[in-house]
Amino acid sequence: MLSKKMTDALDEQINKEIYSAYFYLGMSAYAASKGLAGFANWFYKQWNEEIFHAKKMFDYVHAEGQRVTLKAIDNPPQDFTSGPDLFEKTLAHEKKVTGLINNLVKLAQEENDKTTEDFLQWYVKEQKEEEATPAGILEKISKAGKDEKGISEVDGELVKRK
Ligand code: OFO
Repeated sequence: MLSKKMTDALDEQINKEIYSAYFYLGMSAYAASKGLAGFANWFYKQWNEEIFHAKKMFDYVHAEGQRVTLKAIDNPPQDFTSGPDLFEKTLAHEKKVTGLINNLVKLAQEENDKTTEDFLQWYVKEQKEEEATPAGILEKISKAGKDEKGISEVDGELVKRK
């Protein structure tokens, strides 16, 4: 069974994962308002992915015999300057999330909670992808160019995300 401390920390992370979902849904809305259908699609799919991250942790806490306590979700940012800006903010955000996951792993180790430590390895691996993907898209943007033609080329690729 999870300790109270570990349960609180996982509750906090569930909140952060739902915040991430909200963060990306807001980006999708911004991109759609700018006519960037591919960017909007990419962030809409990312919203779903973050909800999955939250659900997975929620189910784990319950499977381990504790109850999740939900808290208010912070307001996500509303002001963006461009499609590339969305991915710069995404990369910065995911680096922070990686730090949060690493802190959870550290806590599980301190508590000698091997089950949670093992469970968290899925997130450790996922965070590698969560950082690598926006970094790769930023690279594509910088190759294609930040002018209308380049952004539209990248937009055409981002629309394919399933
Ligand atoms: Fe849940 O990984 Fe992104 O934030």
